[in-house]
Amino acid sequence: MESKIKALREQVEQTLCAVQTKEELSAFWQQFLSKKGSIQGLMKNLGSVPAEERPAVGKVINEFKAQVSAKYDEMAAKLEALELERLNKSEQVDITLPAKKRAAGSLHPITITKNQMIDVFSGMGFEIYEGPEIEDDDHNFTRLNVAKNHPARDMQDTFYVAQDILLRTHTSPGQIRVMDSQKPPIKVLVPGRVFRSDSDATHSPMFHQMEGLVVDKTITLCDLQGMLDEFVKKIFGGSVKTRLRPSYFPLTEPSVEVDVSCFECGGKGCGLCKGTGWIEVLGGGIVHHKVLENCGIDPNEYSGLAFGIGIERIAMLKYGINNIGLLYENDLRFLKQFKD
Ligand code: 2NL
Repeated sequence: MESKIKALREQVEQTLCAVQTKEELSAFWQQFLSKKGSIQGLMKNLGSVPAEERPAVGKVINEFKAQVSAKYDEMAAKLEALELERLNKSEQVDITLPAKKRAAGSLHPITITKNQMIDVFSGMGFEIYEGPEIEDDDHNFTRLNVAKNHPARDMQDTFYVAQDILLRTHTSPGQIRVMDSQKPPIKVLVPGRVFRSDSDATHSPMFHQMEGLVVDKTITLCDLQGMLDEFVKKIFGGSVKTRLRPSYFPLTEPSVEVDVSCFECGGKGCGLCKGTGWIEVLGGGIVHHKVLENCGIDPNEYSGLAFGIGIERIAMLKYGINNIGLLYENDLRFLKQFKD
């Protein structure tokens, strides 16, 4: 029996020395310490020991079992500590590392320009109104003094959705809606998408417009010039000048086209202003008395000014963009150049 214990002791030492994982330790427990294990096997053999020696031998086996158990616990703790160390290493976080940079998007040049324009006019006290993009013939044409036979109504220019229902060709029907629901004094800015069947390097069938309307008791062309003077200085720089040229729009009388002195050459003449020193930027005028009447406003008591600005046109001039298509392709190489 003594030699059996000695042999088992050696076997335990060797096996435990080779243990490196929890699984191996578990196998070690099965082999030696479980109910079917070798140490329990010694206990079962106790019957073959002479009766008078049994208590002493039993004590030795029990002590042996306690020693192996202690070694088992020691090894389990050691493996646990190793596992923790491994986890600590692999999950190490350096909280002093700078955060990962996320690529931030940026505003579209049309949006940047639109926001800048809104800023300028809100500074003058304009309120913003947005009307529907699908309009009826009445709001888009008739009440704006655009006669039934006017060329702007042609199928070639206007996208019709149904009989007398169309995609607005300007934001003016929005101002009609404002005049229908508000009494003067009125001072609104109406930005939005408009649609015309027209397409080349500077025209797109969908573009953005911003129209302004001011109705009050003593509005004159002087007020229009003053506001637009301020507008172009804020957009193109303090040194530019404006010039009004007589023009024609059915919505206004008198009508003017507004030129800005060339901000590229300072008015001397260059490629941008085609040698003239002036660049056309927008149109406007004094609201036609028939338009006021059509909205229930007495033209003997009130007068109004109106203007319309193409947002793409302003963006293209500001950023030197020579083809309107670039604004709609959403090519990131193009868009990334614009920072608000
Ligand atoms: C342009 C010219 C213009 C208007 C827009 C307008 C609106 C009402 C009454 C009178 Cl409700 N006029 N709008 C008038 C003249 C010109 O826009 O070249 N836009 C890009």
